[in-house]
Amino acid sequence: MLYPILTSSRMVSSLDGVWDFKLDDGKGFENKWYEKKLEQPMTMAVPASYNDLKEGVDFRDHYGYVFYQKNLSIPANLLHERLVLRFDAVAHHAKVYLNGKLITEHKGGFLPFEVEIQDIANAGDNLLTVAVDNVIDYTTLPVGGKSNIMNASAGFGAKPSKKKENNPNFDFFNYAGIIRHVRLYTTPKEYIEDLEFVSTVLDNNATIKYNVIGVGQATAKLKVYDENGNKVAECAGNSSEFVIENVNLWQPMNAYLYDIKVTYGQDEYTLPYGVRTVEVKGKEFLINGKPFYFKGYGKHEDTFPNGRGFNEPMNIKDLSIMRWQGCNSFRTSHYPYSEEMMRLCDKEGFVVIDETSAVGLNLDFGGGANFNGQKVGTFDKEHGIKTHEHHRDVIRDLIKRDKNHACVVIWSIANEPDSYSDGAYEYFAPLYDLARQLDPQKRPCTLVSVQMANDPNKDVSAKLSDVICLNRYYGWYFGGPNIKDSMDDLRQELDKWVKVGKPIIFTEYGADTVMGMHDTTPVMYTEEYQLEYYKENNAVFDEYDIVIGEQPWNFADFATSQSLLRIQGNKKGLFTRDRKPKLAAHYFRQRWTNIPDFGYKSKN
Ligand code: BDP
Repeated sequence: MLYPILTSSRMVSSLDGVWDFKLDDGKGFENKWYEKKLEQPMTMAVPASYNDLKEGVDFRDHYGYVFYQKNLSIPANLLHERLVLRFDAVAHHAKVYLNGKLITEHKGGFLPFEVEIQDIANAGDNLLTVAVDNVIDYTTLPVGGKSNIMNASAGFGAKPSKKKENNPNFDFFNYAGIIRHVRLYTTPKEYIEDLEFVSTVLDNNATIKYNVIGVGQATAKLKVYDENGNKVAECAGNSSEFVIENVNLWQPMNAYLYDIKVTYGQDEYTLPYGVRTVEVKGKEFLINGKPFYFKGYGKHEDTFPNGRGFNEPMNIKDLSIMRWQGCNSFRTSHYPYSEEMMRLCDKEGFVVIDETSAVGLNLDFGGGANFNGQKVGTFDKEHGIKTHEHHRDVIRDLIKRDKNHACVVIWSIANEPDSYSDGAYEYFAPLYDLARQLDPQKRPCTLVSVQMANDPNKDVSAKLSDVICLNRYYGWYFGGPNIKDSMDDLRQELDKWVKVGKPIIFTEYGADTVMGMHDTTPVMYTEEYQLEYYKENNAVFDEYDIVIGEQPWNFADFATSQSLLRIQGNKKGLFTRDRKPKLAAHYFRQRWTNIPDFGYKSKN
């Protein structure tokens, strides 16, 4: 799916701003709120998660539908074109009404969807209403549990609440709303629907195969420009190839983007495109043929007061901080990030592990463990999760959206699923197949493996993944506060993974740390403990050539549901939520600025 841009044939108009807003009182649909102007609406920012923008626990924790509304005034001349209403992301379920009529619906909170409206909109005023649901359960991604995943008080006999409750089966606040841009854009009636590019590089030349997926009878023409605006290639045909001689490769932290200008009949679109290759070879992960070492983080889209709402200044700031620290990569834990962030990473050279919203696919811990008091297998036919079809949709739409990004080097199919139990192989194997089949660039695939999956004979990722991604908390949840002793357990586990023979990235490891809490003895939650934890873990990673990356959890503190284990959120950040460095952030800066992007563990 193409990102909407202004070109000589396309108009784009933003619908961001202040919308009317109302929490559903349980009768919103019955009383057809979408047919007329909302009565006594509140103001609401779009894009943003609504949760932190008004006061009160009932507002923040509202569970169910909310209604957004706006008058859409459309110039008559736009109705002669193809006119598209596009939502970049609505968390988690959207019903879109135009003048009282349902015009589209979308499930899943982190990927774009759109609908053509030239034949149904009026010239002049139109009433646009979006009903947004944040309910999560065993059919949604992310997965909703039966009780709070972190509810340690359950052990002291706490009763489950009678209220219909928000119970994420994952450890981040279930922020909701219209979280990314809303736009109207036009194209000619014959238009470019999608583009696909795949590069191979030999010596100094790149051969780029492409497909222009057009709607109409036209023949595509391509012109390729370098960063100075010089034309370096030209080609015609909807499906063909061209060569860039003396190619400037897109390199980690040293990006180079060509502009590929495509015309198709009257339509015109320009795609920024980086030429690079990615390959897993033996124990190494090669970018442009050289062994790459991942230095960076698992992140979140989480800021105050936007929640998960788009925050461009913070995206710029985060990449700047990471660059300052010597990072070269991050994972879009635990859902696809905004298209603007992916474009920014293309521009800046950050390497991205691109993750689906499949988090919480595990009934072996926390909120999912019980079903009417009984333990249930995650993939139990009757009582287990029912996400497979939706999971396929998410993989398909993610690859559709992100396939041309140079920054994306790995697809992460899921975070910490129950990949070690009966039914896991049957669930995951078809999803890997799907990703491999859909991605024109055939990038490596992985799933991010939870600590309970510590036996490569049981964890299906040993078989299915091209790169092994481990989330491990030795010295925190497992073995804390005895960090040093825990390192033996880490070594023991790593020795087992070494035998699988695939490169390993630590995609999470960390310790909660309250900024400003210090001690001469490094006790848990102090900045000294976090520092010691990382020094010990990193020393073990350095013993193993097969470990080709480290991504501490998390870049910054972030909001979660309330629990005894969370102190106004998860405090494992190397930075606070407002991006102030903790002690260990300086240590990582020293470490990472001394680790090269390429060849860190190569023998030669
Ligand atoms: C891992 C999850 C991550 C959590 C983290 C933690 O992948 O989402 O936030 O643990 O407990 O299990 O901090």
